[in-house]
Amino acid sequence: MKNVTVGEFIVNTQDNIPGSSGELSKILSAIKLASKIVSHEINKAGLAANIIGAVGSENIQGEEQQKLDLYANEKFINALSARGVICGVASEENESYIAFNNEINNKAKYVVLIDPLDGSSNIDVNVSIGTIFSIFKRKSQGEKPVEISDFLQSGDQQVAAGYIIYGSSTMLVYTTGNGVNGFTFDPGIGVFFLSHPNMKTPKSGEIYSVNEGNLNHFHNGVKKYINYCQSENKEQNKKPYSSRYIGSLVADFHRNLIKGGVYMYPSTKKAPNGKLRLLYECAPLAFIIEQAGGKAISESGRIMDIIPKKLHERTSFFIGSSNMVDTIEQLMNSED
Ligand code: P6P
Repeated sequence: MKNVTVGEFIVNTQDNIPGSSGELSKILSAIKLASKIVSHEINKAGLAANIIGAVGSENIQGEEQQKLDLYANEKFINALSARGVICGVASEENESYIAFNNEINNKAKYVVLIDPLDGSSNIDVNVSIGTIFSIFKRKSQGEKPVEISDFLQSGDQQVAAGYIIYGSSTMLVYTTGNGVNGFTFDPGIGVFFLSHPNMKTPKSGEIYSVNEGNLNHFHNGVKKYINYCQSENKEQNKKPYSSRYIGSLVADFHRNLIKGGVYMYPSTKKAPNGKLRLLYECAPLAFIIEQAGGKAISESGRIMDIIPKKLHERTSFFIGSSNMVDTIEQLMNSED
């Protein structure tokens, strides 16, 4: 499929989405539009001194908010509310969900959860960052405002999920449950082109991504796995793996998706339930990795099975090549 734009791809494939009469396509188009706007702003952040740096406030997570965090949050929420196809949004940057409470949006079938700019502490040092999104059908019935139960759904209920990585190029990668496709942005003409059709992640890899500064607080099975990654075994022709940790989830995930590897954020003393957020970071990436042939677990089982109790719920997170995730799971279970 030469020079297929993401817009053409969405239209050509929307018949694969059960029950969709075009609304999901409109949501993906809204995300596409906002990602172009954010990408433009990120790529000039170094020049526009007024847009980089912190704003002096903290988000619900108690994390210092960067100006681009808030800018991205505003652009995605505005783009999503404008199309009349979703009834509400939950964002990492907002303590509660946002109900688009009007006659049109209350009739909409979908809700969106989003981390508008993950890894934003890397903005000032020019490291790749990303947006992560998750889309569910609302559970509540009737033409009324969205409810918290519409957001607190397990990952296996997602109808679509994706991310945008703002790196050496800007890419949009998403799934609607029929495989994973990647689109690269051509800023010269302002269009995303299909560049990575039907993405599949290698069953095994030789890259592990983890903040080894927390090693002493990890689950013993995780410690054993990291030791395995670093070990050499001539009979098994096993060489030490490479440690690659950018400190930006979307960047580490995207590299491992393509090359093979595993990203780990185990529970630690400082983050006993893990640091990453289930609903708008772990579950959408879990949907993508499973569609690409990989796996995603927490210390208590498959990520996509977890039924969230709170909007900003955290979880431990292990995601990537299936053989590598299986080994981690086996080692953790053998230590329980
Ligand atoms: P640490 C960024 O804050 C983030 O949410 C992910 O993008 C990244 O992988 C992780 O946290 C880094 O956390 O504790 O290793 O600095």
